[in-house]
Amino acid sequence: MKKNVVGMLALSAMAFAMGSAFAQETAKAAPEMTAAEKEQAKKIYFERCAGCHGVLRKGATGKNLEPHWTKKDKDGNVTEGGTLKLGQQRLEKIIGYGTDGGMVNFDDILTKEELTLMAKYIQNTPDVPPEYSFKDTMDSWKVMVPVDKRPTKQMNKYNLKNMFSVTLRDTGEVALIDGDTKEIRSIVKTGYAVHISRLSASGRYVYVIGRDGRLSLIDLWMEQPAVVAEVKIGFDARSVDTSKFKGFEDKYAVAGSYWPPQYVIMDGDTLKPRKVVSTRGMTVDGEYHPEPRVASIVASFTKPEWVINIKETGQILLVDYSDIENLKTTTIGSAKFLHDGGWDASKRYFLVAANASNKIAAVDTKTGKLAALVDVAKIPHPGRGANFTHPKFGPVWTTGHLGADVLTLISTPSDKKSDAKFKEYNWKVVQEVKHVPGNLFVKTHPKSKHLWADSPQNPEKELAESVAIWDVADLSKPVKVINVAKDSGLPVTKATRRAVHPEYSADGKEVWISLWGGKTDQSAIVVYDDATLTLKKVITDPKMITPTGKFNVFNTQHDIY
Ligand code: DHE
Repeated sequence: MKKNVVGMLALSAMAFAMGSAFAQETAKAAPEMTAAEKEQAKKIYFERCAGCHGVLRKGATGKNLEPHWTKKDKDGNVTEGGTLKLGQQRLEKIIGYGTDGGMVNFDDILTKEELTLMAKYIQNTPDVPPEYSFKDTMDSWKVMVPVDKRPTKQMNKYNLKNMFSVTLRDTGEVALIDGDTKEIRSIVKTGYAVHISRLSASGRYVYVIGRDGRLSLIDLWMEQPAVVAEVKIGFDARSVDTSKFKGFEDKYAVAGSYWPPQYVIMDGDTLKPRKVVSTRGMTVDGEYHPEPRVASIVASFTKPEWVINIKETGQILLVDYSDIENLKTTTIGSAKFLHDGGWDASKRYFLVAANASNKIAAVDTKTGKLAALVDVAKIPHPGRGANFTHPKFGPVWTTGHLGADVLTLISTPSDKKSDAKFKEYNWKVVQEVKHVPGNLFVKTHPKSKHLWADSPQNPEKELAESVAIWDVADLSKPVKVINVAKDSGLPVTKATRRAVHPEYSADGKEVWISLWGGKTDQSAIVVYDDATLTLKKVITDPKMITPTGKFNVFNTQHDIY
């Protein structure tokens, strides 16, 4: 068996070498770079580019960046399939100024020299990073406070239900902010450019995943909540969740890695690695993909299963964790490239964006089958979406779009007798509500009358710093737009402070918006009263650096949105 694998590797290495030799003969040589320049570019690529374009540069949210079209041929041949080959100058412009297709500008982040360097780097053959084995994962595992040294009851007086775990993106930390008093209770060191926080079923543990694959476990019961265990699950990661089915509460955690493409199952209270599963394989189009990254993960309430969405293959996995030694997985083909998503109001259906196909895939976690593939506007980006009852169409789930100026409302099934009349609309787009381009997140709450949407990727400063709010009882009423940056009272800066990620308090009465400034600008979280849409509080502190995602303990624990 081992021999076969070695043989296969040797064959593919040969094919790879032949491929590159052929490419070198026909194409212009890639711009030369010193070893030090390559190292520097590799680091920038990983930190700034790999998330959208992939480590192997095969493209996903961002375009393919392989040399066959980033680099011009020696004879001046400049098109591939009707697409202009790029070359140094054009690449520098694109990286610096961005594109209408959604590529953001980096001229305010990278120096002129770095822009030149990156343009050179992506005309060279992509570096293939090393693999990361079960042993590597195990070797990285640390328990700072063993389970028997942890409190047996809550040792602080905080209202944990209303605590918020706030991503401080560029410092690699989360701030634990008391939702009642708005005070920062702890700032906890986590992974690099930390991405999301999720809660254990009991609400005691916060799981925080960094882009560098570092997973941190925070115990909220400690007098001063702190990290009690840590493990590195890969080199590049975005998602984590826990086991939430009855009888398995707090038992397991699962984290998804972008590189290498795999997910890791761990013990929930210590993060001790239990199993690593590769996600490499065939796409829904029947082609092998070497880098199918793990996008969103969610724990089912219907069965002891996780819904694990594999970006590049378009396969949705239902991973049964009732017997992890004999792991059973249902593989459901949907569409490419899977990204983020959330539950419908009944929590039976998980809806996930297939952003390159402009579709929303809905999985029925009761039957273990695809319930629908719904065509929507360009580049859906729901976050976890927003559920409310539409006066005409009944229960709907909402997504925003990165590539279109609308919010899309999809009718979702309901078992309630009173909702039977809405059945004819199920899985149809029942309404598109006019918004502005550049939306990332939408949010509502079962106790709220409002639907909130941000637009942080909008090129206009005024719009990127604002949020829009609709009355869900009558979506035709004029939308209320609030300029969060102005409300914050912070001094005006030339650079945009993006208003991003609305999040409700546990009682559904407040909405918290991050005002995401540059690393050296003062940022803030601006809190609004949801009933009156008036400013309630500006939470700001020198330590509040680049706040983005906020995760209210109760709402995240129970998937309320
Ligand atoms: Fe995210 C969720 C991936 C850029 C803020 N982001 C997710 C999820 C994925 C993902 C797969 C779903 C996790 C889950 O539910 O299990 N994000 C990516 C990227 O690949 C991408 C496009 C590029 C990158 O390099 O990472 C990217 N994301 C960003 C940002 O730039 C944001 C705006 C700011 C930041 O903190 O980095 C950002 N992503 C978020 C947030 C969530 C998220 C706040 C969780 C939303 C929620 O309410 O659950």
